[in-house]
Amino acid sequence: MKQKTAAEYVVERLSKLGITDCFGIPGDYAFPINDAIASHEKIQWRGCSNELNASYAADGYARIRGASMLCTTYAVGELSALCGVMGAKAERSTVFHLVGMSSMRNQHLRKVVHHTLGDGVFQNFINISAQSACVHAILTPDNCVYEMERVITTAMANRQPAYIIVAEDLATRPITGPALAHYPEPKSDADELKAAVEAALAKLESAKTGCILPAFTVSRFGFQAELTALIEASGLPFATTGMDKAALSEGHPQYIGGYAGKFSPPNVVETVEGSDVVINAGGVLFTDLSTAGFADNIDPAKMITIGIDHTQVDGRIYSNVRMRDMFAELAAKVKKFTDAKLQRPAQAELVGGLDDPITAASLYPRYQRFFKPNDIVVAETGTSSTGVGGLLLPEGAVYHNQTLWGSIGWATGAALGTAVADRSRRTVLITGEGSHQLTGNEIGNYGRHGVKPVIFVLNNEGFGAERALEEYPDWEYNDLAPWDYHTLPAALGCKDWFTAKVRTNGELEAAMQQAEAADTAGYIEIVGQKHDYPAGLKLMGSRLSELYGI
Ligand SMILES: Cc1ncc(C[n+]2csc(CCOP(=O)(O)OP(=O)(O)O)c2C)c(N)n1
Ligand SMILES: [Mg+2]
Repeated sequence: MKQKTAAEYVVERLSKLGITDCFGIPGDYAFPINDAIASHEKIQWRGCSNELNASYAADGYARIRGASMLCTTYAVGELSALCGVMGAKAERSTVFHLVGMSSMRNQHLRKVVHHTLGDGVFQNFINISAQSACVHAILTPDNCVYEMERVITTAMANRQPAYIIVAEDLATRPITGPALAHYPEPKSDADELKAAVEAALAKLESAKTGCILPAFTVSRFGFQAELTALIEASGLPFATTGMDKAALSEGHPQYIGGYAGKFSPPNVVETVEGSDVVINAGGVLFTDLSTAGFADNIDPAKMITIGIDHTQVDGRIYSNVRMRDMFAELAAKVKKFTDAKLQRPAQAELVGGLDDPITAASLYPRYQRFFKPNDIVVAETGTSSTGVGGLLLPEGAVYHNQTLWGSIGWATGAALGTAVADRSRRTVLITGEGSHQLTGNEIGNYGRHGVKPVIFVLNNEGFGAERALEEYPDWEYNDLAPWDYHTLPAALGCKDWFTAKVRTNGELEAAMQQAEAADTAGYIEIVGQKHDYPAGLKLMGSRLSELYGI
């Protein structure tokens, strides 16, 4: 059998992780990798409109599949992808970023070639791109086999991006290095694990009441079954901060709602802050935007924090203890809290007459009724994430938003990735029009790659979320060019899509029904009101101005 080239090996190795698609834009330095992908029988090339969009798509895909592939060219391509890959690092999404660079021949001769600064220096962008990954490698035919194992092991153990770069002349050469076994799963230190479990059990044993806060990492690592087992064995209620929304199904009978300190429903505040013990399952980050401006108020002494690779109980850190092992051990040994209060969250009340214009108050309850079990809901930073963040999702539905990184335009790119990652589920994208202007050119690729999401674009005449945060909302920098959004799919090549522009609640409901019934993708432009925001955003505005004085 013909020996594989370095580029072919890398692609083949990544395909073994279950990745079947690669997002990106080709370039001459990356041709060897592009060719290896295009000729690989199990990997489909998923061309995007620009590298930023591709990086968002790769993030979305990795959130559903566990890992993804992104391929860009040297400097101009990789730098364009940087914001998206950095976001994947912040939000723990395993994107393998493959980059092709100029040949080692050119590098040794310090040739002045395109996509450089003309100074004969080739490694300056590697240092920049590597910052967006948790691990990186400069591959050669000799090191590519063992370097790939190192890179995969580290990226998977952290659920963060890896940056892999190879010179074009080396990428096409047959591998010469030794063969290796596959990457190992990280293991807990047995003594530390035992001690952490004992400490956690003792704390749980002495508690009368408790609750669990699942973190977003549970969904990124795919440990939902393990944590659900612990939740069911303990009988404890669970709640989530904004960033962790739907990390476990909100249809679970023990889910009691969203937690944002004193701004949560009274039973959630009472349960989370009043319990004797709180299991922080996966390392909740309690960010400004996920806790209504640091409104969380949990006594740290009550917390058992099970992080990705360490656990903390009563101020003591147990190192090299993996999250999954803690969940499994505790599920097997925890006592049952038999009298836990399990009050389910309420559905948002339907308001607004059918002939009335669409407002924030009337829109979000209608989304809630539109969602169906197992939907992949992707919400954009802005009024969309604050509105959808407050809705109860149906059984098995997942929710994705860039709560920490918060780069607008992400959702339109990421939803392409989630839709490609799982065609058996419906992706519902909910975005503001300002964010959509950053990455809306990606719509053409939704059609090209044959996915059928339902896309809602709220047209509220500008950067609503920014207006909501400012004392004077109407600075000209919050205005936008008035696009004719619902005509975009056709203009971008998606001729058969169901599209609509709706102004009243009745028109919205009718369009939702048609989108649901259509066998095609749907794109609904919602004409909203300029100074009308969901309650959560108004609250955030006042909290942030208190905190930061803006
Ligand atoms: C890349 C990037 N640029 C700028 C911002 C600042 N920003 C946060 S929200 C927002 C406005 C979003 O407006 P739109 O998408 O129209 O949503 P709306 O709130 O109006 O529904 C902006 C500009 C950001 N978060 N990310
Ligand atoms: Mg807007």
